[in-house]
Amino acid sequence: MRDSVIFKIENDIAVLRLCNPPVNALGASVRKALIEAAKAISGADVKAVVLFGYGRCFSAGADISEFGIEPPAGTPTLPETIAAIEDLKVPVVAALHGFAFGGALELAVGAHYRIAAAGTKLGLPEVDIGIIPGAGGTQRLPRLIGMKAAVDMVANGTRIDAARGHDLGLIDEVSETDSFEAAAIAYAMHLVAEGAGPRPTSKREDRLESASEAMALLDEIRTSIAKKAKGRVAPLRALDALAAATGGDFAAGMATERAIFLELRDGTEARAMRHLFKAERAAQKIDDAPTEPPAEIHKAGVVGFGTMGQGIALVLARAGVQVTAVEIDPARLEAGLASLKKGLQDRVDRGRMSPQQMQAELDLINGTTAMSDLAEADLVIEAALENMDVKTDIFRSLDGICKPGAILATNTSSLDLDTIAAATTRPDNVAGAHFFAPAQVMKLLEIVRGSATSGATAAALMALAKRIGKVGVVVGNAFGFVGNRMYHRYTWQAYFLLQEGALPSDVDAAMQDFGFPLGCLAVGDISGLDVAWQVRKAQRAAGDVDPDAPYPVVADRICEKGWFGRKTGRGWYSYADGKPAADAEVAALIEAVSAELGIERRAISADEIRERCLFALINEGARLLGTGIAVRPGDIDVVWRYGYGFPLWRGGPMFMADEIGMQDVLATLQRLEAAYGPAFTPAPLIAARAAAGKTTLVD
Ligand code: T1G
Repeated sequence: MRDSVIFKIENDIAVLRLCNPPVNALGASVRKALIEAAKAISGADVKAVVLFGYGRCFSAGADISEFGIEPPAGTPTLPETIAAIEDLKVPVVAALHGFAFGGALELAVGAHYRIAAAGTKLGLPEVDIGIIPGAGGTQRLPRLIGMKAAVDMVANGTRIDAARGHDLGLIDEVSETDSFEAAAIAYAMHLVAEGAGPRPTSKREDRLESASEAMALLDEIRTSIAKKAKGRVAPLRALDALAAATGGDFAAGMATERAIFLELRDGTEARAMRHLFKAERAAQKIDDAPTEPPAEIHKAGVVGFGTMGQGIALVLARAGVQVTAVEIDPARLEAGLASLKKGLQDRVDRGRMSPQQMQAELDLINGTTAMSDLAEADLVIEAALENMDVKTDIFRSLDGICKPGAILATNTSSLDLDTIAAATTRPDNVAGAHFFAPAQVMKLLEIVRGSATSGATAAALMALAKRIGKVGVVVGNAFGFVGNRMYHRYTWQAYFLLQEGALPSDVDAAMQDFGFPLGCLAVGDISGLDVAWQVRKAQRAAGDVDPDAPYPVVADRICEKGWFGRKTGRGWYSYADGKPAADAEVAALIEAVSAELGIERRAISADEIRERCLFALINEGARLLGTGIAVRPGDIDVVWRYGYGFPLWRGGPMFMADEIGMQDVLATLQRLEAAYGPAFTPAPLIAARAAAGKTTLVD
C-alpha cells in the first residue's frame, strides 16, 4: 500500500506528495502523514518545502466519505494539519495542478506561497454539499484576496482558474510549462535564493478591507446571497463565518468557522446534499457494463427534427459529434434547420455564444430526408411523434439501414421500449435516451433499458451522457419510466386537491415554499396541458389506469375547453401580459367540476397539499424500486434533482423517506389511503421494510 504522503528531500528541498487516489482526498491517513512529515521537516536541514498532488490533481479536499464517521482518537483535524504546515520555519510552496477544491485549497492558503499550472481549477465548493469551509478557508482566503472576492468563492462556491487566482493574489506564480514539477521546484529554489522566508497567511492582511468596509460589504451582499441560495442555509452561514475574519483575531475567527462547520456538517441540508453527491456518482455505475470502455460516438443521427430533435442535435454537436438530422419531407427539414439556426443566432445576439461557436456547431449538423444517410452512424436517436406505429416503423427502417453495433435509441417519454425494440433484429442495441425539455438545458438523461438492452449499450449511453454534459440515470421499462411515472402521481394529487377545494395558486405556492422552482400546475402550462392529456388517454388505452380509482376529471375538463396553457393564453393560469395570473373562469371551471362530482369544497392547508404531493412521490418511487424499474433510491433522487427541480437541500423524495423512517412513512400512507384512496396504498417495499423494523428503503 503506497504511503498517503510521499516524502523525500532533494537538494535541501522537502518534496511532499499527497497520494490518495482517485482524487487525493485529505482523509485521516493523509492528515496523519502530513503532520508526521511536518515534524520530520522541523528536525531536518531543509531550505524549503514543496507540496504536490499525485496523479491527475492536487486534491479534491476533505474526504467526503469520512463525514459522519467518528475518526480514531488522536486523528488530527484538517485545521490542525494545516496549522502544522503553516507553522513550518521554512518557505512552504503549494504546487497546484488539475484542481484544488475545499480543504485542498485551504491547505494551499495555509502554505506560504502558491504556484499553479495554467488551467488549474480552484474553489471552495463546500456550500454545494451544504457546509462551509471548515479548515480556515473563511479566515485565510479574505486575508489573501479581500472580502469581495472571498464572498463569491465561499458563499457562492464559485470556482476560478489559476489565471484568475493570480489576478486576485491567491496564486503567486502560474506555470505554463509542461514540466510543472520542475517549475515548482525551481520556484521554491528561487524563493530560497531570494532569501524569502515563511509567510503565514493567518498573519497577513494584504488585501483584507477594514472591518467596517468588510462588514458593510457582507451586509450589502446578504440579500442577493439569500436569493441565490433559494432556501439553503449554508451560503448565509458562510457569510457569518467570513464576518468573523474581520475581527482581527485569527484564532477567534477559526473557532467561529469551526463551530458553524460542525453545526452544518451533521444537519439535514448537508446530509441531503452529500447523499446527492454520492448518488450522482453511484448512478453512473452499471453492473453488467463490459470492462473495456465503450466505443466513442463520432457520427449520430437524429430522426424527427422538431423542438426535441433540434435540442438533441445541438447537445451532440456541442460535444463534437457529427449529426445528421432526418425529417420526412424537405419543408419540415428546412423549418427545423431554420428554427435551430434562429435559436443559435438569438444566443449570439444575447452574447451567450460567439459567431465562431455558432458556426462550429452548425458545421456539425446537416439535414436529409433520406434515412439511408444514417448507414454509418454510431448512434441514432429517434425523436419523432409520440406514437407507437410511427416509432416502430422508424426502428424497422433503421434496423435495415444502420451498421451492425450501431445504437438505436428512442426519446420516447412513456411508450413501451420492448415493443419498439421488437421491431428490430438487434433489441440488445435498442434503448431509451429520454431527454427532458429543453434538451439543450435540462441536465437529466434517463437511459431506459428494455428487457433485451445490453450492458454495453447502456454503458455507451452513460458515457455519452457524461460527454454531452448530462447526468445519466439508468431506469427500467415501465409506463413513464421513473421520472414521469412519479410525476403523474404528484400531478394527479394536485388535480384532486383542486377538485376538493384548492385553487392552482394554492397548490403551486405550497410546493414552491417547499423549494420547487415552480409548482406542477405552472409547469403544466409551460409544457402544454394537452401533452399530459394525451398521456392520460394513452395510459387508459394501455390499461395503466385503475378504472375504479379516482380520476382527475378537472384535468380533462380544462383541456376540453382548449385551455392548454401558455400556448393558448390560458391554462391553470391566464397569461394576458405573459405572466401567470389567477383566472376567475378557471376557478369557476374547477368549482363546477367539484359540483359535478358532488364534492363539497373545503379549505385545504399548504401542509396537506405538500404531504399528499410528496407522499404520492415517495410511494410511487418505492413501487419502482420494488419492481426494479429504479435500481437505487439515489437514482430516483438524482432523476428528481435534475429532471424536476426537487430542492437540492432536501436530497430527494427517497432521501426524505429515509429521513422520516419506514414506520412513519407507512403510517402516513395508511392514513392518506383511508382518506384519499389507492394512490396511497403503501408500496410493498415500504410495508415490508417497516414490518422488518427497517427505517430505510434499502440497507
Ligand atoms: N472526498 C471523497 N471522495 C471524493 C471526493 C472527496 N472530496 N471528491 C471526489 N471523490 C470521489 C468520487 O466520489 C468518485 O468516486 C471519484 O472521487 C471521482 O470523482 C474542511 C470539509 C473533484 C471535480 O466538494 O467536485 O473539503 O465514484 O466521479 O467528474 O473545508 O469529484 O469513483 O467511487 O466526481 O472528474 C470539498 C467534490 C470537500 C469536491 C472530480 N470538495 N468533488 O470530478 O470525478 S468538503 C468538493 C468534485 C471540504 C473542508 C471541507 C468532483 C471533482 P467513485 P468524480 P470527476
